[in-house]
Amino acid sequence: MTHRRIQKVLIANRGEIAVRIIRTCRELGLATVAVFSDADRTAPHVRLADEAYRIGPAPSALSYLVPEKILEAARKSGADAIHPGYGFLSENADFAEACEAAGLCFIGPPAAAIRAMGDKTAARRLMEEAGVPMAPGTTDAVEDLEAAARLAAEIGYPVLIKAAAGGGGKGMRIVETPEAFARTMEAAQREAQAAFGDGRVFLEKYILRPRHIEFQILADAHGNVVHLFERECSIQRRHQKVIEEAPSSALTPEVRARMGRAAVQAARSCGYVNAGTVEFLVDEDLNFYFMEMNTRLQVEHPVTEAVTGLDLVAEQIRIAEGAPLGYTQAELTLHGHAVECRVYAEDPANDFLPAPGRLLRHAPPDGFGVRVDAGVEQGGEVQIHYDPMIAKLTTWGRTRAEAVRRMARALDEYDVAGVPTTIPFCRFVMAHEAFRRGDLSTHFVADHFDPAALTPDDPALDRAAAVAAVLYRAAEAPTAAEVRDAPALPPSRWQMRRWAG
Ligand code: MV4
Repeated sequence: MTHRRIQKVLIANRGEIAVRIIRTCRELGLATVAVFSDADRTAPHVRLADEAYRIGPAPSALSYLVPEKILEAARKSGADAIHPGYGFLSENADFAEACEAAGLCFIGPPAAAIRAMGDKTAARRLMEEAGVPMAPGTTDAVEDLEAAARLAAEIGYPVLIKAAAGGGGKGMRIVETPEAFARTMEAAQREAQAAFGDGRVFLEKYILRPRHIEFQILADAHGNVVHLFERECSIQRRHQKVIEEAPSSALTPEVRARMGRAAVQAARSCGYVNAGTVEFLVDEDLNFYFMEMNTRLQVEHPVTEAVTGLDLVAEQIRIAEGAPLGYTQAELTLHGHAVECRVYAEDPANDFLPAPGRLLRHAPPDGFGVRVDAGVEQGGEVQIHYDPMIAKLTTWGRTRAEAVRRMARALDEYDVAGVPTTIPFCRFVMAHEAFRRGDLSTHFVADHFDPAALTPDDPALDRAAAVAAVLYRAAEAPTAAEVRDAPALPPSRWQMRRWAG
């Protein structure tokens, strides 16, 4: 009962997620259209697509974020559908509407669902009606200072002031005492106005030491909604997730089932169709509270794919075509455990300062149970204009311990030169006792991470590696052409560590 067949998909994104979407399109036999800024002329996503269109200069505000440029490329190419990926225009309701108005299928939720969940107070009202548990707080924006202060006292300190137009931690302020309330609320309103052009704020009780656990949902156009279990994303810094896993080691089957039902209810309450994520905070007693719903495919979706065996992009495309889900909730089961590490060009020894630059070497790991989603390749550049992610590394194991051991092995094998990366940080976490125990909270990095504990790169080892590379090539008796074309790069640092040790 498929309503429309998609034949050509324009991917309105770049980097690893554009590559990931193109791959599934090819498997489904769909033609692909890439778009690129001047900085991305030679990027992997451009080469991998069937055709590619320039959409402007490097800054995303002049390229990937401009609806008209994307729609023009769609018209020129004859694409019949647009996949927005994550970030950029993915949660822009006006863009989703503009696609449909131009006769293009937007591979994502209806504009109305994006809008409802984008306004965090509207989302809280919907969740209240749907009976989804939330942190105590206001379901409407608060305006009057004195009334708001009374509400804060009723809720009980500490309270959190959040921006109605915010999300993902943007525009959040903790208030510890009644004395600080008025001052903090005025600052929060001003900040929200400046950041979002919308100064409305609301209040929530501040949940101490929570875990961040989110449920993946899928909804088809026929009223079927299922959840694909949860991802735990508690290991973050500055609201940026670094390590995610599925399932969460904290949930019991009973709590998982209750949270899954709540997530499905949340999706139903806003008429959701396509893939979405319902975020919860979970406290130490496994009470859970709705936070927000993300109306896009998420960065960390590979861990869900690993434990369910479903290709989420293929599911999104089928749903957009009007096909019914091919399974019921009862037919979905968890298989094993998956961990994802995000490899960023950032310096973990220097407050995770972004460090864009050229990848002189990029030799990611592979082998059984290892998946790499990379958006940059050796010789390519991590651009200053965009997110500094190099790749996502996902491992699967029959048990959590196996997935974690496999991740530790894969991180050791991962060889990057040219930019500092978050790999040493991820190694630190994989080896940490609290992580191995599954003792996680959103305070994990603050509680446990000490940059001094990172194993610094050893310049002597690098020199030894360079010498070894020369000897290795000499022993192989290379031809003149091989010598001319050989990259002057050392073998893996990991190999060197083994030889040295
Ligand atoms: C909270 C909270 C504690 N109590 N809400 C940050 C991102 C946004 N989705 C919600 N966030 C939080 N909301 C209440 N009522 C703590 C956070 C929070 C957080 C949440 C998930 C992951 C990391 C975090 C880091 C700091 C604060």
